[in-house]
Amino acid sequence: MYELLIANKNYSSWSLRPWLLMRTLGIPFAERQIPFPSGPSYETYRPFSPTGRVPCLHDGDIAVWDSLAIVEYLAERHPGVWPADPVARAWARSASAEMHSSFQDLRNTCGMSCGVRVRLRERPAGLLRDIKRVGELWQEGLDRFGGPFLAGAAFSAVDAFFAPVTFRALIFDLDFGNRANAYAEMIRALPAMREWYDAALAETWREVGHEDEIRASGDYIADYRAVAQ
Ligand SMILES: N[C@@H](CCC(=O)N[C@@H](CS)C(=O)NCC(=O)O)C(=O)O
Repeated sequence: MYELLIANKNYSSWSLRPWLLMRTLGIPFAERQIPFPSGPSYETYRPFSPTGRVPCLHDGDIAVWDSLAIVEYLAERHPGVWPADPVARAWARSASAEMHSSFQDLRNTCGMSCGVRVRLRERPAGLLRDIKRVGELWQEGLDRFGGPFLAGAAFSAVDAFFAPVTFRALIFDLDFGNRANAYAEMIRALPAMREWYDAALAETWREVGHEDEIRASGDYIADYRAVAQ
């Protein structure tokens, strides 16, 4: 059976992608969760992952690191990872690659922490540009392929790639446009997303680097996370 190495569900946006894809497509795997240590995490993850980062998929002796490589590895072995239609598939791969390599302002200003709600102190131009581009991409996918998922009737890897953004929308009250906002809500309501979210809120680990990064952007207006007794 596959083993998927992940970090905190509350913070780890990269871990969410393959986890959600595998859960939603019904690909069996054992989850191995190792929470972020305080400070640098390279030494913590390096015994399990060549980059010292998560996620990392283990398939017997094979280690596959980086969320995009994991998705492609799974696509060679399981149906439904990418859309069957070649046009939708080309679009889904392009949009996923764009998510993988871009949106630095969105990532930096709006770090993922599922259990908190944050009032941003400002919305810099780069953030607004990223929000506009995400909204444009979602709208385009929904219009071209008919929804309810980004590349058509079925959930696929492109939805998994943007799933962390749907949490960021909730945390930071981001507006991607009407249809895109409804899409984000629908993704958050998927059973696997609910499972991830509930587990994130039950975590009592706090990692100072992630906490500081979010507090640098705004003020907590709610914190729904469990507190260690
Ligand atoms: N491009 C990588 C990014 C992986 C990544 O940066 N993961 C974060 C956790 S969400 C991590 O391991 N951070 C630890 C570090 O940067 O030392 C992927 O797609 O898997």
